[in-house]
Amino acid sequence: MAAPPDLVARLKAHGQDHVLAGWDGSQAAERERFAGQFGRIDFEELAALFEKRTETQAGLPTRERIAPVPVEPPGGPAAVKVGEEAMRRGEVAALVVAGGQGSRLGFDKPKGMYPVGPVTKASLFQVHAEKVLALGRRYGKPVPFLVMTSPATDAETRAFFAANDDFGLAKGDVHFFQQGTMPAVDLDTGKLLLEAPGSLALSPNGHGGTLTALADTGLLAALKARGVRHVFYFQVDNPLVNLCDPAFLGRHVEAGSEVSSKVVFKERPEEKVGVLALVDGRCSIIEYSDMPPAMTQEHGPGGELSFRAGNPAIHLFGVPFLERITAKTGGLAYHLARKKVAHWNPATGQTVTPIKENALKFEMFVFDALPLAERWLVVETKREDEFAPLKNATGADSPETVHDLLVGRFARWLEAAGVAVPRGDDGKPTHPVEVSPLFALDAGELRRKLPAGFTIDGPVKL
Ligand code: UD2
Repeated sequence: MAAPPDLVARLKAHGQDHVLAGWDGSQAAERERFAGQFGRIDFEELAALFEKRTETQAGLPTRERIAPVPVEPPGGPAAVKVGEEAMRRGEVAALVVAGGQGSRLGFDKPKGMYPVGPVTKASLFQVHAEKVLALGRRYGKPVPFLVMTSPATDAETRAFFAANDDFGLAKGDVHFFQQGTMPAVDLDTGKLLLEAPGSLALSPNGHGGTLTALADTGLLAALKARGVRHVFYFQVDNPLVNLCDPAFLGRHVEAGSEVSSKVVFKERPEEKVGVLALVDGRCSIIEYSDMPPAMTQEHGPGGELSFRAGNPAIHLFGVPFLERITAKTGGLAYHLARKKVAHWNPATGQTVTPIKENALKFEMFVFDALPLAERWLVVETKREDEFAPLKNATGADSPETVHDLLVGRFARWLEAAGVAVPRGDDGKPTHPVEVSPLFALDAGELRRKLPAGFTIDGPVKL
């Protein structure tokens, strides 16, 4: 039994009917599933994107259109008060993007399942979920926790939360939703790649897919109906994030900002983070892979890097802003990435595992929404206080650097509470230290709750 005639006609019209080879589609369910994979493919858009593959630095503006972005200092006590009032009114939801495939880490499960607790080996998901739970308890209003997955991570992520009873969060407060996917095409021919007979090679459509998925799933409308006015967006790979930071939230609310972003000043030009910059006067992020080397090396009058506002991917989005930009058709622009994609070759009936890049993938970046904001804010934070991304198995942004940053922060909290922390010659704490968000979300709470006469003579778990 062949594929539905209208699908065959569509495929033929775009020179993509090769995907039908070697597939008999004998079961109705198979035919339905395969036809469904084409439902959201815009063949004209795919062909146009494929034509753009040869443009280098696609769309990157010329240097004179770019300027450093003004960066505000963190909010003070007044801002904290405004932020805490918004939390008490239940106006903030937390959204973690966890759809990536985490290939650089060499961990074969969703990255959120990776153990990062310096003493307990708690997973990234547990650390994030317990911050959400602790925030709900502190402000007396549950914080909706939105977990964006992709087909690559959804089933295992839901199962992991279920196996851990949602880490204590109430059932109605955890919302899983899936981002969309995009097909991969052959780098030379633009032909759709198959992962197997009757199944396309599909990939997550980039974290920019978060915004359309929020709208498409009805979650955005549900949040609005629940009185949520701001969405605190962060990445699953960063266990140091100061979730729903009231000072940041207060500055965002006071400024009437549509999109507010945190920045971590780069220490070295070669750091692999995007940078915030003004492009034609609009707040934008230029990805590290798009930054001309000359720009990354530029220094300002004070000797600091001109483009030092690194992007830790921590944003506050206003719900009205999200409604406005998701109502627009077409969504965010696609970025093209050359990747190695294993695929099934209809001509030989064999699966090919490429040794060099053979495919084009298409991803939307959430930060392409920033230039759409009429009012925006950029606020500084410190790497050691807020940014410990887990990316690689070793070296920079690895389990080791994440461990050191987590222990470093908790040790500072203990010292601020008057506890002597034994340190080695390298200045690092001698023993691992871990403070659960359920015990304390910040140094002040730790100081208030620490038992009198607390001393350290081994690993610390609070
Ligand atoms: C991202 C930023 C970089 C900097 C860095 C901070 C981009 C292109 N670059 O670098 O500027 O902010 O993070 O750590 O974003 N994800 C999804 N769905 C997808 C793709 C990614 O949920 O389709 C999630 C992924 O689970 C992760 C986050 O987005 O939590 C970042 O993805 P990445 O680690 O691939 O981004 P990276 O390291 O290129």
